[in-house]
Amino acid sequence: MSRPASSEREPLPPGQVWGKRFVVYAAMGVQHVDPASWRLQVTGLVGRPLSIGYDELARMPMAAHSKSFHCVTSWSIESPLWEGVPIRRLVEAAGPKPEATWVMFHCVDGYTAPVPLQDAMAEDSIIALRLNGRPLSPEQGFPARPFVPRLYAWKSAKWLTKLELIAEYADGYWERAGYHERGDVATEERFKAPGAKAQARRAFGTA
Ligand SMILES: Nc1nc2c(c(=O)[nH]1)N[C@H]1C(S)=C(S)[C@@H](COP(=O)(O)O)O[C@H]1N2
Ligand SMILES: [Mo]
Repeated sequence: MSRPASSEREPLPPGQVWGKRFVVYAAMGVQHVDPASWRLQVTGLVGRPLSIGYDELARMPMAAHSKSFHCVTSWSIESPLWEGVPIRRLVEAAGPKPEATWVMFHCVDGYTAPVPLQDAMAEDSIIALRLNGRPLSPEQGFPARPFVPRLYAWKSAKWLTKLELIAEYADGYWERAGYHERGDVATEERFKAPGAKAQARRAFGTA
């Protein structure tokens, strides 16, 4: 059940190596979340803010995708099976305002990660509840984490609590340290352009 129906394998992106198993990262420690009191919110620039409990989320129609996971430190996991609710469904249900262009993911541990709304709304972008046929483990983000296959794994924020729609890019946890705003895997958007701010200032002649 964990392999794509087609025999085509996903290509290894530039600068990556296949690893055998996930390396578990938890910058602020593994979080143990009680699903009975956990809620997922969709807030910010929306007409109808949402707050959804775990059981309700788990009853929504699920999408399943076998898509590889790429950590920016260069390990990749080939085609695990991800199951969850398309982000697009949740955002559309909340009525996004036209000025919303980014979504900030917020987590139980205070971790944050921004993603362009366009990437979050892609057909294969999901709020993952299950990995390889089982609910996420506490180490891997139970109850929920976003998974946007085309972006590096640091955007897959574990122990997710909130999708906040915003009008302008803002740094999250790793972006503050210099990691890229978007983090596209195929084009190796690993780090912000060095001196990008200074360059922009020169180009536009502002103070
Ligand atoms: N809340 C939270 N989410 C997180 C992280 C973290 O430290 N805290 N690390 C990120 C990074 S850098 C990676 S590579 C992946 C690792 O996912 P895994 O622990 O399931 O292998 O989770 C991402 N999501
Ligand atoms: Mo990572």
